[in-house]
Formats: sequence, structure tokens, C-alpha cells
Amino acid sequence: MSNYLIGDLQGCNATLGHLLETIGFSPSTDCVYFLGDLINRGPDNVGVIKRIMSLQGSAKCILGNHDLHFLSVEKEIRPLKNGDTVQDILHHDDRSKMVNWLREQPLALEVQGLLLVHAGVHPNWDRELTLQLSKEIQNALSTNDYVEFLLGMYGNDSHPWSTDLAGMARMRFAVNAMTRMRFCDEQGRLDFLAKSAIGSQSEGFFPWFDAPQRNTSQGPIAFGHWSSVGGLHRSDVICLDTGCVWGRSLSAFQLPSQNPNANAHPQYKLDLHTPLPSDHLIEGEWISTPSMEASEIIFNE
Ligand SMILES: [Mn+2]
Repeated sequence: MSNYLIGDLQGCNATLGHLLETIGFSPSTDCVYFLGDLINRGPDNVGVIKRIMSLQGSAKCILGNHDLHFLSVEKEIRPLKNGDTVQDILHHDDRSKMVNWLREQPLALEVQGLLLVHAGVHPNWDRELTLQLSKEIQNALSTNDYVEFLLGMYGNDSHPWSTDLAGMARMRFAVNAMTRMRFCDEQGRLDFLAKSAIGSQSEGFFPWFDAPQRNTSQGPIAFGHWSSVGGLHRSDVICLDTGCVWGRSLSAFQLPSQNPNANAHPQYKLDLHTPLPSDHLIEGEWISTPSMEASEIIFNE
């Protein structure tokens, strides 16, 4: 039995099929965790969602910014953006089924001691608060009037995180951190102006995982979202977005096999700077497959 983490799919269903074949994924014994941005910008969003839904308990997902954007487009509170490809879901007979399935997914999960988020974990948060905030947002999305949540979710707050934040202000900050964050400063303010590449951030800002005194620096975190960082593999963080939709590759990370008699949540230690994708399957290692889809035009991630 193995647990696998897979980075941003963005509608790249053909490559996903190829990757699952390459790793010999077996839904009856294995489990796969998708790190958000399941859909958009790629060609087959319906295929991705249907495939994951069909995997039932052997697949778990967290939501990314593109997945939340789709929910807002679907409710007609945001327009389609240049480069959006989610029309295949909008025109599908099972549109409601797929929307309702997306609304049930969390923004953070834990597996074998790793914390999983789409973009990042705010430097002031600990593991428990991250999972708590994910639960609050998941609850808001699952209510009948979730439109209120989607309407309140947009906004670039320039203040630091505070435990005094409440209601929509708390959830908006949490959504921005967990699904959009790349850089933040020592006070814990997010940088919404920076472009993707490290080095493009404003003065005084760090990649969130290099922020000074980050609370979660002891426990490993896996994330996606940042394809220009993708392939990062350190003792404290793994970034699995290796830019499939941009014509690069889709990557899986296989966690060590679990002994059923062992502690269910062992502290998992990664090697520092393990060499990147290799062709063969090694426990706790990367498996990448070249992209079979590539957007012709490069849009913002
Ligand atoms: Mn993203």
C-alpha cells in the first residue's frame, strides 16, 4: 500500500492517466492525494474530475485558486478570464454534480506526518490552525448560501495575520494564504504584486517557506501552485507543481510504505536536496512523466 502526492493537474487528464500507469497505481490498495488546481488552463477538466470522482476513497483532493475561481464563474459572480478552459464543465450534463463535489473538498490535509496545501502555510500558523481554517472554509463552501462566501473571498488584504480576524476577514486571509501565497514579509503580510519567479518579490519579502521563524519549519509541507519553483525537495518542503499544463511534466511523490503496525502518523523525514526526477520508482522519491498537454499561450498561473 502506498500513498502518492500529485501536483497541479489543471485539466491535464491524459498525462494524469499516463502518470498513474507509470507508478502502477492501484485504487484497491493505494491512495493518491492531489494538491489542488485540479482544473483550468488545460484541455480536459471534465475528464480529470470524473476520473478523481471515480477513484472514490482512493483519491483525496485539496482545492487551489483555479478550483475556487471556477466555483465563482459557475455562480456567475466572476467572469471567465482570458485562458480559462472550464467551459467543458459548464456545458456538461453533470455540471451540478461536479460543482457539488468540488464544494466538499478541503484546503488542507494531513498524510503520514506531511501537511498538504495548494500554495502554502502562513508562517504564523501551526499545523492545527491550518487544518482548522481549512475546515471552516470547507464548511462555508458546503452550505446552501455558499455564494456569500465566494463573494467575500476576493480581496488583497495588506495587513498581517491576526488571531483577532473573524468571519469573512479570517476566511479571506486564509484562502489567500492557502491558495495564492508565494511571498510574505517578516510581519506576515502577503505580497500580491510579485510575479511568479523568486527574485521578483518586493523588498523585505521572502518565499513563504523561507520566512524567518516560520512556525511549521519542523514538519514537512507539500504544496503545488508555484511551477517556477516546482521540483523543490527539501527536508521541510516539497513543491510538486512541475508545470504540466505549461508543457513540462506531471510529478508524483511516493511516500514510504506504511507498516500497519507502526504509528499511524510517524514523523516523516525527507532527505535534504534529493536529486530530482528519475525514471525509476524509489520509495519517497519523485516520479515524473512528460506533459502530453501544453497550453499554446503562457498565461498567469
Ligand atoms: Mn494555483
